[in-house]
Amino acid sequence: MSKQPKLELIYFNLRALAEPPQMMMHYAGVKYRYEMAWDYYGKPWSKAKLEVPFGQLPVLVVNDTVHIWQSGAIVRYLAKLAGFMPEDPVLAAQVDAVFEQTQELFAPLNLGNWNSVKRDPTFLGHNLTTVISQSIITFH
Ligand SMILES: N[C@@H](CCC(=O)N[C@@H](CS)C(=O)NCC(=O)O)C(=O)O
Repeated sequence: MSKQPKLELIYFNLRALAEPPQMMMHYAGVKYRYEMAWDYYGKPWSKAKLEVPFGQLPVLVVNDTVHIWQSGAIVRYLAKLAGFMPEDPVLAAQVDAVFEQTQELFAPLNLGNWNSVKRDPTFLGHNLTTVISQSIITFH
């Protein structure tokens, strides 16, 4: 990697969509700062949300100027930056496919399900088990 850009990963105090970018940066030895949304924007999330592209996090800020949103876009950018992305388009597509598969496994754990969890504490386990077992059954 040539000179590393300044990287700030903005998210919340929870372990979810900012984990893959962090794992990748740790693995690659890339330096970054992890900022809580309210610290980075200097206001409560409910107000900061209005300034953030599409109102959601994580966002990766590059060199204080470029704001990359969508966790998948952040991971792909970091994979290229760290030299983990194959040059060959077919290999790159296979890497992408594995990544997209992991995104599908994350979907049943998304916070959007929290109301369902409040109603039924077994919801997440059941939902995840269903998704994983369907993935395994259809993998060949
Ligand atoms: N597809 C987006 C989803 C982002 C997302 O769902 N972010 C949630 C946290 S996991 C969020 O910002 N929630 C706060 C809000 O919507 O106000 C991604 O992968 O980055």
